[in-house]
Order: sequence, then C-alpha cells, then structure tokens
Amino acid sequence: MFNGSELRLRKALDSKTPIIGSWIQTSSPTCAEILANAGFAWLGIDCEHTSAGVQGVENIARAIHGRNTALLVRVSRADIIEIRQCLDVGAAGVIVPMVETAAQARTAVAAAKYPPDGVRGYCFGRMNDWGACFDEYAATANKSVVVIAMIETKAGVDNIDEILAVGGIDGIFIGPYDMSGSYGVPGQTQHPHLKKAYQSLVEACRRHGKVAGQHIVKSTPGKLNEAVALGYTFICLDADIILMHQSARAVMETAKETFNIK
Ligand code: 3PY
Ligand code: MG
Repeated sequence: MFNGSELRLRKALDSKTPIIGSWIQTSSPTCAEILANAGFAWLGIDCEHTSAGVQGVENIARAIHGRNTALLVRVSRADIIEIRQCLDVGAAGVIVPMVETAAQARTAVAAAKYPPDGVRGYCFGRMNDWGACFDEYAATANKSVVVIAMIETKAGVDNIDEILAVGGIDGIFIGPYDMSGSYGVPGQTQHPHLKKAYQSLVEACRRHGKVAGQHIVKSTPGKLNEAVALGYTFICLDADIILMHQSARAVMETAKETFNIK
C-alpha cells in the first residue's frame, strides 16, 4: 500500500518541492537498507544496466519497507509487462530510460495506470498486501504511482514539448552520461552543449508545470548549488557503488599515510 514515504514523494512532485534520493546499482537489499537508513526520501533501483530484474526489485522493496523511503525502479524500457510487475511487487513508480518520443511516454503511462487511464492489469499482489487492501490500492494507484521520463539523448531534448504534453508523465530525469554520449562528448557531463540542453529541459518543465530531475551521478557541493539555482527538485545523488568506492578509497589513503605504506 502507499505509505508515508510514497505520499511524501507524490506531494513533493506535485508541489515541486525538493526531494532527495539516491541510486542502487548493486541490486543489493543491504545497500538499499543502508541508504534508506541514511535518510534518502527515495531510492532508484537500476534494472536497465544491471541483472536485478523484478525479483531483485521485490527483495529491495521488502528490505526498505517501513523505513520511510519510497522505491522507484529504472526499468529497462517502456515495456508494459515489466512496468506492471515492478509496480505489483511494491514500487512506488517507474523511471523510464531513453524516452525520445511522445509514443514511448504514452506507453509508459498506459503501463502504469489502471483503466480507463491505461492498461495496467489488476491482481492480488505485494502492492495491495496480497489483496487485503485491493479496493484502497485500486482507488488511489492512478493518482499515486509516479511515472518519470528519462531524457538522455538529443532526440529526447528535441522532442521535449511533445513528451511533457503526455498526461500522466510527472516530469523528467536527466541522465547526464548518456546525454554526453548522445552529444558526442562521452563523459563530459558539464560540456557547454550539455549545459545548454539541460537548461532547455528545465525551462520546458516549467512551461508544462512538470517536475525537473537530474541524476547528479558524482555529487559535489557546487553541482548541488547549481541544481538548486536552475530549479531542479527531483534530485538523485550518487549511487551505492559510488559512495562505497569514494569512502573505501579515502579510508585506504589515510591508512597508507598513517602506516607509511607506499
Ligand atoms: C545516465 O547518466 O545516462 C544515467 O542513466 C544516470 O542514471
Ligand atoms: Mg542513462
């Protein structure tokens, strides 16, 4: 059922107030528990670039249940059955990668919403406490379930107005690394051409009254300040693998200095 963390996410998206999440790349329920306990309001689990799958989503949904963190799934694509299964095992919503057309955005929304708004199928599942809360979930799901379109190619930028015009799309989430590849400057996520594209996306969100989000894959205070200034409110910071990598390196550096190991 939709609990406090999911309602808080919905409220933040509707009111365009900042909400901070992080990312699970390891598919690990343990990492998800640790990040949830750290206070992130939402976690995105990556099913596009990992082997997590729907079973992995269900394991993580169980791990963070009751920890005041909403679970979003970055599905592999706008696929009706994959989106349905992720929601049925307890995700609060989906982040759909590589959206470049209004047709893809419409498919994503249709997958996530029950009729008449979409084609989501009804069932007794984890999301409605195995049928115990069927009526309540069915009555509130279309409003509560979150659908975010990832914009991470030049085609997505070019078609942003028609993508954002699709009803049921809550907003966008920029994937800076794919965007850098699409603009021919792989890894240069702060390249002036990209910054111009980011700016045009945020302005489009403002025009359409939709939320602007970005994955700040390696966060710094400077990038956070810039995100605030530009008007992003749906923010994802780092990822389990990045946070582990950075702190492991820092600890090892200190140990090498202390023990004078070359
Ligand atoms: C990207 O940078 O392309 C991403 O998908 C980040 O999540
Ligand atoms: Mg990407």
